[in-house]
Amino acid sequence: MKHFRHFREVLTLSFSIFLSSFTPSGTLRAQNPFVQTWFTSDPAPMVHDGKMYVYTGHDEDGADFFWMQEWRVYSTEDMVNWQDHGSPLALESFSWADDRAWASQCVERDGKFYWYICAHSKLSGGMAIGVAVSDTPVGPFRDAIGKPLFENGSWDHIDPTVLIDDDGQAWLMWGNPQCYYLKLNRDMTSYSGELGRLDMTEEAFGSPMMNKREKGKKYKDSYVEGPWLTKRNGTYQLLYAAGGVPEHISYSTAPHPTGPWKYAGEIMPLSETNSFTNHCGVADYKGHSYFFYHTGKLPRGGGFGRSVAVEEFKYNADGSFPTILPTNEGVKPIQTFNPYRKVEAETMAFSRGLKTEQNDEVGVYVADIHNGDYIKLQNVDFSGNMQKQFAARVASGLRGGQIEVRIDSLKGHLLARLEVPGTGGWEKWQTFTADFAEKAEGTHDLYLVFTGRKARNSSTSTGGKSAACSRSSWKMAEQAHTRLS
Ligand code: FUB
Repeated sequence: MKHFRHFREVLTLSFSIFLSSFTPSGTLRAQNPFVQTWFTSDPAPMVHDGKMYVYTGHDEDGADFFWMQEWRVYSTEDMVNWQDHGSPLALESFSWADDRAWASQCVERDGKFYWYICAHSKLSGGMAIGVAVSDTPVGPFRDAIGKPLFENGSWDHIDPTVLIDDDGQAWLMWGNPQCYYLKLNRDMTSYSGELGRLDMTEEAFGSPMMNKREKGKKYKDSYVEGPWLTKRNGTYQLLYAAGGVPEHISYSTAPHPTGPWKYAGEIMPLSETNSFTNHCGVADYKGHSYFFYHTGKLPRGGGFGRSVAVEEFKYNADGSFPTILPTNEGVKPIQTFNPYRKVEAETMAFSRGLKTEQNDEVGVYVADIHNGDYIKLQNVDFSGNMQKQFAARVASGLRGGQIEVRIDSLKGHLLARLEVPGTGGWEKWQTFTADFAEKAEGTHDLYLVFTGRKARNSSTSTGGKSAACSRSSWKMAEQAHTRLS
């Protein structure tokens, strides 16, 4: 049974706590994968109005194929604490789509946000490129044209990438194993000219397409799917998943989006990521360059249970990419996190055992909370002498539990403990507060540790977890301790 089912929205952290000198110990350092609540794939970053957004796919729990139903959005201002914006776009948003909500990318133009997706079309029976539009980066999104933007019955039409060039021309590219392109009109929802095909030559991508390869010849590389079109110092760069199964990430460069493209080398070589696909996106943000990709590294993850990850990198002096390796550590925060404000509960640098859900009434909220689960916020700046309260808006149809506010580690110094009673129903939201016993100063990682009723059967090994857990929390606790800490 769950103790609090929903812990949502109002996470008002108001501190004025004395903290002498605590030694950080046992701090959990892993930042990748940076979403732990759901399996997420095919990350597409977009910087807008001072925030980094990432648009992702959503691999279903326990899936045996890419049976994907929706897309999700996350945002951050410091690169480590991510807010979950839920799923503002799903297959149901497109009357013509019936399956495979695969890779996507969103771009802003003239104050509107255009989210290019691919999905299986019940009209043509193949994969199709679609476009959704919204007034905000986090939705609500709607099908912009009520039909596919491009389809012709082929299964090639996956993984759209979009670039608005310096002269205002927007280019849409996609495809497996052929890379296609279209010139979008200013409205971003229609196009001019014919469907273009990049010349898939050995010089351009390390090998020609499969049907043109010489038997027995060893090729340098091969384009597969997942293109990401970008431009640096006047040169177009096309990053893509390469090599077949398993995939690594390579890139090619060109003086013009239509070519001629020239193979430029590997960026992310094959590594032990537990995923046979990879899919990337790059973005510069606040003076840093970031490479997004996916792995299968969450507990119970794998080829069809992927998770988005990010690495910081520096371009070489000539604008070329360095080799970028996947890490568990991920990236460092680029600014501190201000706790003296209302923080959506679904904002986290790391979590264990939790899910996020959403409804029309309260938006996105944290759900599935069990004894021993936690949320970590990283690099929280406690400077200033602020109020003395921690507040949380919660709903519990059962008996509730407690939220322990700790710093530096899961067992770190306890600043406050909030008692959460049953609220009389899963949709009965109430705000509770707890005074802080002490004062924290300086910058710390902050842990919200959820505790609740313990199960009688607490002796089962969970890979190092000593605290007893309610039975229904067993699975996630076990995974977290073997893979995430
Ligand atoms: O997520 C489904 C498919 O897997 C994507 O469209 C490909 O790029 C690969 O990541």
